[in-house]
Amino acid sequence: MIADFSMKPNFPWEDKPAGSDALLWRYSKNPIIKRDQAKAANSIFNSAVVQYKNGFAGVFRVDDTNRRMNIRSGFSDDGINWKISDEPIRFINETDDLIESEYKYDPRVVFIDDRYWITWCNGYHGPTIGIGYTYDFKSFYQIENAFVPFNRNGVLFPRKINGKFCMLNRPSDNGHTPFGDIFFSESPDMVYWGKHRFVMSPGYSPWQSLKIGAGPCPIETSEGWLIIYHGVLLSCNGYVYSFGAALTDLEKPWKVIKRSSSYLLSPQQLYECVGDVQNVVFPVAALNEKESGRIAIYYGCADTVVGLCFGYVEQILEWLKHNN
Ligand code: BMA
Repeated sequence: MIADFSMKPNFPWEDKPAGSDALLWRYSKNPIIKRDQAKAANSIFNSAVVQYKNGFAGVFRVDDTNRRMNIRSGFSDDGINWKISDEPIRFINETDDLIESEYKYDPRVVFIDDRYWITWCNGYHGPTIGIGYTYDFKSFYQIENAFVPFNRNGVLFPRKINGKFCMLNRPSDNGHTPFGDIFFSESPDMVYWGKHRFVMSPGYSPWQSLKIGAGPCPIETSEGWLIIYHGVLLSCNGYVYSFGAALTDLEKPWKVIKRSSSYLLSPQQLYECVGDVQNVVFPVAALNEKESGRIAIYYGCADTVVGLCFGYVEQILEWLKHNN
């Protein structure tokens, strides 16, 4: 199967407001997904979307009214108005033993070679990285977990590098981990992961001083991989999640070339500051229109709803040169 990633007339987009010098600007009708727009949903946030056929498909984090964390599929014609399933995804087991899943959250989706790969934080005696795939967002198959616990924010690169699948990930602990570096791992087959390499630590500037984690799948540019990642500040009022960007080497993606010292977006709007978890913007997916360089970033807001913001890859790369 070949996915068609050419320019789409329905690419979700809104021009930058006149007079604004923001690098990323929010959609004026944010949040695009309300907390209860699927059956029995307490909150819908930290969700991944991709181009699919003539429209868009996604995997959504839906915490239900039992406060169980799970993921559901969804479809949209315009990337903004979404129909999200009333039921969690039921994976068909592709392993020898059924992998238990006490919970699933924070999915990422990326098309590689012939199918859409899904990673998520999978509860298996603690959080680790679950992996599955789909061809049509109707039937889903689960394979092995990538790692033993504890790990979060497993984010695949959109193509093999030197013949290997590649993943950013963040070793963690069993709770609301008060630390976290980003690492790189590779695999010949999506099952066996190794050759782990350190990428970067928190602490570069205050907004990212406690922990960091990869966000959307990396974006390939002529200058390197553009990595959008979240960073956490510990304030007297708890964690504050913002996001920034880094550029890494195309062949050795663990080698950081540039990294932003300021954030790109921080929680400032009411729907980002108030919700089940206050003060969180958590980027999870970026649609990228190669020809124009436009990107549309989907991010979780206050662990409650989904927001959308826009920018240009070129402008972020340029900004990184001066904000490094
Ligand atoms: C992280 C994850 C995210 C969440 C964030 C803020 O540890 O649980 O899903 O958005 O905390 O609560």
